[in-house]
Amino acid sequence: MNELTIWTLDWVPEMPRGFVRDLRLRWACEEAGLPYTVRTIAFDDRAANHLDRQPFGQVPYLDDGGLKLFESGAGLLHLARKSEVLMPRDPAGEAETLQWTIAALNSVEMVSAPWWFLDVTGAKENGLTGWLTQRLDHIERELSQREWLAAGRFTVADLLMADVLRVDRLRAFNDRPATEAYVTRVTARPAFRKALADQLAHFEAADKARAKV
Ligand SMILES: N[C@@H](CCC(=O)N[C@@H](CS)C(=O)NCC(=O)O)C(=O)O
Repeated sequence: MNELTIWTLDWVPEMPRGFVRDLRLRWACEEAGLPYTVRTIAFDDRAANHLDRQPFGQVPYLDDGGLKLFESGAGLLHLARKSEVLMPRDPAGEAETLQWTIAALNSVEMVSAPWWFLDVTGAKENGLTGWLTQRLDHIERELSQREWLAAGRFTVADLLMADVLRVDRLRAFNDRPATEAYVTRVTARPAFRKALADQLAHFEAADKARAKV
């Protein structure tokens, strides 16, 4: 049995498929060559049926041989401690990786996720547009200077930043060629393609199972 278990939902509607955050953990395991199993909790009643495992009623969460942790960012950093592929071991490379991993979550996604939500729900005025523009412009400047965010090579920081930036509405929001090239480059990695295909297949199988009931 694999030590690592990634927990996700048994089914989701079309809309978040390909973006459910278990993909981040699948992707990291694929990059690092870490074997893992995927298990599920029920979509119905998801707000309450696993609060003992994820206090916000969300997915993913990770089980590593009985050690349990929630938050995709925490899961990624946990996996990065297992494999140098995801995070270098020298102090400078590790510090750079940590700072850009947190930046993806706390400086970019903390603006992009609520901006996306307002956009997708058709808010007349999206008050976050100015703030998001600033953040994306700063990322564009960084990415026009180098290929990878940290340590001069692919790390878990790129995995997370690319996952945050690959959302269609963000990509279509103004022209940022370095960011676009970066997202294209990072998501062309075989580990991402496999994680994405596996997640899509997982939810397609769930459609079929539901149709039989
Ligand atoms: N900060 C959390 C966010 C997790 C999150 O937004 N999960 C979504 C799926 S990608 C979810 O469980 N949504 C179901 C819900 O909120 O009811 C993380 O990164 O793990």
